[in-house]
Amino acid sequence: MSDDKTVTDFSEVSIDPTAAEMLQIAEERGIETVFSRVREIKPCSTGATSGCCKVCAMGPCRVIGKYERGVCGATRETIAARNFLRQVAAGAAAHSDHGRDAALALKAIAVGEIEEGTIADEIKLVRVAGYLGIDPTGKDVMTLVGEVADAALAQFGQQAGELAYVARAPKKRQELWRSCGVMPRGVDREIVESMHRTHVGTDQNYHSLLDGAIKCALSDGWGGSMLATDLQDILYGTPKAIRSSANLGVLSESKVNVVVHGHEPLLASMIIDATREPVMTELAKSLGADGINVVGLCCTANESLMRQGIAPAGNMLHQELAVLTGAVEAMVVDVQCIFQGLDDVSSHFHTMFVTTSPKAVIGNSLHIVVDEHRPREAAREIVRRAIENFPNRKDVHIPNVSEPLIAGFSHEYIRYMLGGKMRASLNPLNENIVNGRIRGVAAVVGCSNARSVQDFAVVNIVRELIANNVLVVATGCAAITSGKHGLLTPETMEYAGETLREVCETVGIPPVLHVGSCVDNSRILTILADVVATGGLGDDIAGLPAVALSPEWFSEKALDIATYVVGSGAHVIFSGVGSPVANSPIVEEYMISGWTERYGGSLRFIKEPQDAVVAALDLIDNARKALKIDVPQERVLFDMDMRREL
Ligand code: NFS
Repeated sequence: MSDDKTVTDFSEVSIDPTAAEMLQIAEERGIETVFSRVREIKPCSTGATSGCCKVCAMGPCRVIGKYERGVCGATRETIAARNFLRQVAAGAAAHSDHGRDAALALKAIAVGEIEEGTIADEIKLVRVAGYLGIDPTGKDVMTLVGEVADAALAQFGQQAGELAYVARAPKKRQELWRSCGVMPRGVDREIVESMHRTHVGTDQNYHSLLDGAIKCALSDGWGGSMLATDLQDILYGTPKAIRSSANLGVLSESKVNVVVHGHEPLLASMIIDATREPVMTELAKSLGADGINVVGLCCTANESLMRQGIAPAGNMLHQELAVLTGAVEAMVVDVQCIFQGLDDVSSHFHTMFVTTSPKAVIGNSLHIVVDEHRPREAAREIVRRAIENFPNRKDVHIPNVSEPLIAGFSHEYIRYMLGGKMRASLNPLNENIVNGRIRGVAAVVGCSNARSVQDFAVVNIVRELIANNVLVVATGCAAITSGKHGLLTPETMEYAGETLREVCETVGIPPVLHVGSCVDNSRILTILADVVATGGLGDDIAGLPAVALSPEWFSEKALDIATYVVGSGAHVIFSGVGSPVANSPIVEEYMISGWTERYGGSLRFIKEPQDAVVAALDLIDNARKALKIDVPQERVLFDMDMRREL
C-alpha cells in the first residue's frame, strides 16, 4: 500500500469495489474512517515487534538497538513471550466469554427467566450432555438444559483436573498435553494464571511463558470456544447448508435497514425475531418503508448467516462503509471488533448507533442492554426506534454489489454431505486425501486489517490453494471475504484443480466451505479430531496434511486461535502485518522449530501472501510424505480394535 497520504485511488486500499465507492463519499464529506486514519498514524515499530515492556513503572522499557534487557533485567525473549502470552490471554478471555454467555442464556431458559425461551436442537443437547458427563436418560428437556448449563458454567470455574472437552481430542494429543504440563484445568483458571505469570517478576523464561500461552489457548479452543459453538447450536440450531448473499448491496433502498454487528448470536436472533412481529412491519409501512431488512457484519453476520440465512453486509473493515451508504437506520452492536470510529461516522448520518452489551459502551452510543434477562423487550425497543428513524433518511447511496453464497457447513453437516443421513461420516474425505485427489485441507481464517489491502490476501490465497487441489474451510471475516468475492458457491469449482473439482462435483460441495464464526474454529478442531478417528491418516492431528492461514489478521483473538491450533498439532501461517515477536528472533524461531518439536505444530509470520501459499503447500506435502501417501495408494481401514485404541 502506498504511504502517500494524499492518494485518493481507493483501489489501493481494497480490492472490493464497494470500498472505493463509499470512501469517495467519506472523502467528499470530510468524514474520517479507519482507512484514512491508517494513513495518518504510523505503527510504532517498537511496540509492533514487542520491543516494549510496560508491565511495571520502572519502564516502559524499549529493549531495542543496543539494549538487550529492561531495567529489571528482563531479556528480549522474556518481554516478547510475556507480551504474546498477554495477548493470547485477552483473546481467550474474549472468545470463551461467548461460551459463558451462551451457558447463562441456557440457564435463564431452564429456570424460566426468558419469556418464550426455546431450544432449537434437542439432539445436540443430548450429545453435549454426554460430553459433559451427564446421563440424559429419562430427563425432560428443561431439566437437561439446566444440567447442561450448570455443567458448562462449572467448566469455567473448575480449579483442578482436566476440561471435559479435551477427551474429544485424539488420545495421543491428550497424553502429550499431560506430559508437557499444558493440560487445561478450567477456562477461567488458565486465563487468570496467564495474567499472574505475566505480572512483573513472575514467569521469566520464554519456554515456560510460551507453554503458558499454549495452555491458556487450549482452554479456549477445547473449552470456551468449543462450548460456545455447542451451546449456541443448542440454542439457535446446528447450521446446515443455506443460501444468502454478501456485500453492501444487501442493504435495502426501500426497507428499514438494521445492521447487527459484533459477535454473539443472542442479539441478532432477538432482533430478527422482533422484526418479524406483524406490529413492526405495520409500523414500518406506516412510515413509508416496504418492510424491515436485517443484515450482519463480522462474526454476528456469520452466526446469523449460518442459522437464519441473514445476509452479511461485509467483513470487519466494512463497518464504517455500511454507515456511509446513508441507508442504515440502526447499527446495533454487542462485543468485539467494533470501531469506536462508528460513533463519529454515524453522527454524520441519521444512523442510530446502539450498544447492547453491559461489557461494551462505546462513545456516545445509545445504550440499550440486550442480555439474557430481558432480551426480547430490549430488542423490540431497538427495532421500534430504528423504524421510527426511517423518515430521517437523507441521501442514500448503496453500491449495487453483492454475491450469492452458500454457508452453513458445520461438522455435522459435512458428515451428512459426505455420507448421507444413515452413514454420515468423513470417510470420503479421508479416502480422497489418501488417494491424493484432495492434496490437503487448509483453514483460511481471521480478520481484515487496514494495514494491508482489504481482501487481497484472502482472495488470492484461497484461489491459489483450491487451484492446487487443497480443500479450504473458512471462518470469521475470511469467510465473509470469500463470500463477497464469489468464492462460496459451487461455481468456485472453476478455480479448483482438476482432482479437487472431481471430488466436489461428486459430493456436491463447493471447494471453499463456510464453517462459521471465529469461535467456530472449534468446529475445525472437531473435524480434525474426526479425520484422525476416521482412520488412515495417522493417530494424531500433528502430521495431518492440514494447515491454517490467517492472511489479514488483526486481533488478539487471532493469536489465541493460532496458539490453540499449534497446541493441537497443526501448522499456522499469518500474513499481512509482521510478527508481533520480531524483536526477539529467538522467540520467533522457537515458535517455528521449538513448537514443531514439542507440539507438532508451528506459528510462522510470512508477510507476502504468495510466500504463505508456498509455505502452506510445502507443509502439506511434507505431511503427505511422512504419512507415505505422497504416491496414490489404498487406504488402510481401521478395524474396531484399532479404533478403540484411538
Ligand atoms: Ni475473528 Fe470475528 Fe473478524 Fe477477526 Fe473480528 S469479527 S472473532 S477477530 S475481525 S475474524
